Amino acid sequence: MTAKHVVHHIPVCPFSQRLEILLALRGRDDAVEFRVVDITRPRDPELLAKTRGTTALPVLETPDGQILKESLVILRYLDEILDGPTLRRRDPLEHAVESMLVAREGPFTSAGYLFVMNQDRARRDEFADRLLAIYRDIDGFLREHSPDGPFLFKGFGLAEAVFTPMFKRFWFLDYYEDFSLPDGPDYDRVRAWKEACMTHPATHQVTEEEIIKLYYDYALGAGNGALPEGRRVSSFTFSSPWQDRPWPPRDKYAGTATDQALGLLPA
Ligand SMILES: N[C@@H](CCC(=O)N[C@@H](CS)C(=O)NCC(=O)O)C(=O)O
Repeated sequence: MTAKHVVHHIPVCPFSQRLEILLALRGRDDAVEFRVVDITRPRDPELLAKTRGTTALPVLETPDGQILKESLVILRYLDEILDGPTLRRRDPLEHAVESMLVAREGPFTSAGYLFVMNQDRARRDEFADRLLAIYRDIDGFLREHSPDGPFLFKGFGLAEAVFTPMFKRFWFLDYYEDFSLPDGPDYDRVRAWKEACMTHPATHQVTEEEIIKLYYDYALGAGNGALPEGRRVSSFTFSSPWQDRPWPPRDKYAGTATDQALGLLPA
């Protein structure tokens, strides 16, 4: 690979972190140029023309101008073209097994996001139960295919790169929903997998504090840079660095804190 591929992305986006993990594992952070899109501003018309109107990121632009969308597609593409051993299993059966686990990422992701965005306190347990059912399903899958673990196969692979960014985003559930995996054998295998994924040195692109502060608006039901009622600055703003902000209030059902209290107004 000679000329650079460009990835248009939103910093802290979990879908984009999948690509960053792959590059870190390969020691090829330089293989892709990441171009930042500010989610709190209207999209650049030039980029919109390239994507033919869709706004979801990441989007990869090849050196000859081809556009690839969807993080899993981009991840698999980069995995194939970068030098070195692939993340995906080369054995067809093993690849089929990892693909079955990867196929669970959509329901897992939406269960976590719907949970954090729920604004009806009375429905909290319903959302928690839905997510727990998926954790139990993954636990069973790992027991069947990798009883000893901690990873699905020998090391950190494709399925781990797909799920780890979501495990890290779900810090917002620990904080805003007081959610954790219950003790007990139904969750022990998936707990060990999650722990091994989250502590792997190639996955430290984001911190818990960063996620909690940036995703405050999601916890108030406002995703993708939208504004909760009564606020003028998004928690995803670039103009007030998250490091300088106080930790947001944990009780999301009490309504929003002010822009000022959240440290969102530039000093
Ligand atoms: N299925 C897509 C989801 C991408 C996605 O939802 N990205 C979010 C950022 S984390 C986004 O671009 N949101 C803004 C938008 O959709 O306009 C993928 O895997 O790439």
